[in-house]
Parts: sequence; structure tokens; C-alpha cells
Amino acid sequence: MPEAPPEPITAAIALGANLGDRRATLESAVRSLALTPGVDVLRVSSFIETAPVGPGEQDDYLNGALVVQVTLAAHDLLERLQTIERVHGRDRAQTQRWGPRTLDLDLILYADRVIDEPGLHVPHPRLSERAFVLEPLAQIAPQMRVPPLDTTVAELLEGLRRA
Ligand code: A4P
Ligand code: MG
Repeated sequence: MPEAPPEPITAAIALGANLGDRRATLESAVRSLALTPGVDVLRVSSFIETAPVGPGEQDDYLNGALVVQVTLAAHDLLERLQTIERVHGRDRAQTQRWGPRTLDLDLILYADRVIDEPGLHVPHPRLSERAFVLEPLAQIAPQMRVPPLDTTVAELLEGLRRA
């Protein structure tokens, strides 16, 4: 018997860039993902200008979010995101944590799964503090659930705005 195909999973991905032609980079990253076997891009947010969060002086970011349907395992999806970052000039050896980058792609949500492995934490650990992720994601997936909390993307954003 052939193996049953994996169940499609709805996932959320955050995009950010603050070096180079940010809009062109984000658009190109979306195209690269859409061309990836096992990935269907369902929704793309608008790209919003955000003030940098993190150490030192750095330029403003352009941030966005995607909802995708995937038949890839979460670590394979992350690997693909990291390949797309590299193709767009991201050099991890040169990039300080939270420092400037041509492209950052984070896996934010992977259905209702909680993943805690070396190198992969989903939901993204700082999601509830990150307006630059929640704002674009709330445009396209306000009701998406955030495990293990009994909450949604829209509610997290609301909580952040009230804080
Ligand atoms: N990693 C673990 N879980 C994940 C996941 N769910 N998605 C690991 C992606 N990566 C994940 O990531 C460091 C390591 O996290 C990777 O090796 C991967 O295995 P990184 O992309 O090299 O580093 P980073 O992005 O600097 O760190 P991190 O922790 O993702 O930072 P944040 O919280 O994403 O912050 N300000 C504005 N306005 N807009 C931004 O987009 N981004 C950051 C990065 C800081 N300030 C910003 C923005
Ligand atoms: Mg990252």
C-alpha cells in the first residue's frame, strides 16, 4: 500500500527586512515560498513599516505575514525558510541576534502544535510581545488559534495594545 499523503497543515509565517530593497525582497520571498513543493500560499498581508525592536541603531523594518497550507514537516518548512533567507543574502554568520538583516522568515504557528526542539520553537516564543508580527498576521488570520493559550491572534494583539 502506498503511504497516505500527510494531512495539510495551516501555518503562519512572519517576514521582515531592514536592509536593501525591502519590498522587493519580501515579494521575492513570497514567490519563492509559493514555488516550493508542498507549500500553498493562502494569504499575504500588506507590508507595514515598523520601528526596530532590539539593540543599537538600525533602520526601520518592513514586516508582513503569510498564511500557508503545507504538507511539509515543521523542521522541513523551517529549513526551506532558512534557504530562502540565504538566497536573499542573509549571512547568519554575520548577522547578530535581533540585528539588521536583508530577510528574516520565522515560523510563527504550525496549526495547533506546540513544538519545543533544539532550533525550533513554535509558537514563536516572543509572539505575544511582537506587534510587528501580530499586526500583519491579524489582517489575514485574526481568528487563528495560538496554543497552548486559549487565545487567538486578534486577542493577543488586543492585549498588546492595552498593555
Ligand atoms: N528558531 C527557533 N524557533 C524558530 C521559529 N519558530 N522560526 C531558531 C524561526 N527560527 C526559529 O533565528 C535564530 C534561531 O532561531 C535560528 O537558528 C532558528 O533555528 P535567527 O533568525 O537567526 O535570529 P533572529 O531572527 O535575530 O532571532 P529571533 O529569536 O527570531 O528574533 P525575533 O524575535 O524574530 O526578532 N524589529 C522590527 N520592527 N521588525 C522585525 O522583524 N525582528 C527582529 C528579530 C528584531 N527586531 C525587529 C524585527
Ligand atoms: Mg528569525
